[in-house]
Amino acid sequence: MTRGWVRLAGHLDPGECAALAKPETLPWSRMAPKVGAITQHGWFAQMLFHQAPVPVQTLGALVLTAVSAAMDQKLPDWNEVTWQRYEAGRGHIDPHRDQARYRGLILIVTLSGQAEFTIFESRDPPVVVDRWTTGGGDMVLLRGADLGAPGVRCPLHAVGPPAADRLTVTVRHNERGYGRQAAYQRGHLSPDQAAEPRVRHTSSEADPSLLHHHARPPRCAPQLEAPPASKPRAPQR
Ligand SMILES: O=C(O)CCC(=O)C(=O)O
Repeated sequence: MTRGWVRLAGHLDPGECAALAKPETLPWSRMAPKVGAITQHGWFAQMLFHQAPVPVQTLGALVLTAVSAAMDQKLPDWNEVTWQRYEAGRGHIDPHRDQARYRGLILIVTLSGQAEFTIFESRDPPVVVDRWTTGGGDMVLLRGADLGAPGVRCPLHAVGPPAADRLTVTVRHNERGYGRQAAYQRGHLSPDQAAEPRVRHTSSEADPSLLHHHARPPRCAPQLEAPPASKPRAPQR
């Protein structure tokens, strides 16, 4: 993880990917289309790591144990699982860093579909340091905040539009804890209740490139939108 990202191509087979699929009863919500300067298009669904399907928890535990051992460091435990769906030709996320609340390791698994995954050194001007086509079974490990050294941040990264629908599952440690936003998205809390407690923002958090797309939807965002007309296909079960 010294560079801040690792790609493990084809690590999982299609059967293993199918076992990591989003539970059918968990609804999709639309990503906020714009966060600062960042545009994105896609759908997400979140749940607590410890309530996630057993295969997700098993994979998460294996990866965390292996990376903790390799780094000789106890990494923060996972507490949040996010499935994402990108529609063919339009799903994407502009260059961004996951917010500083995402500490330790970030694990992204592509369950199906292919897209260009790019790591940037800078956004403006755009300086690319690595790029690959991510496909089903690929695992990408990203450095979250403070991994390896205090103050380090998630690398600037982007994902492009897939040719066919793409599904992913991401496992992270959210230091602010999981739950309020998901409850809001499901309509259990009012927007005011779901608003985050006032926190002191560091200058880095004021940088729009550091905002994460589904942590803070605009107040006017619909609480829960209907899933897109073409329902997610495999590996839904
Ligand atoms: O879809 C991916 O592979 C990456 C997603 C991403 O960059 C994010 O959720 O922050």
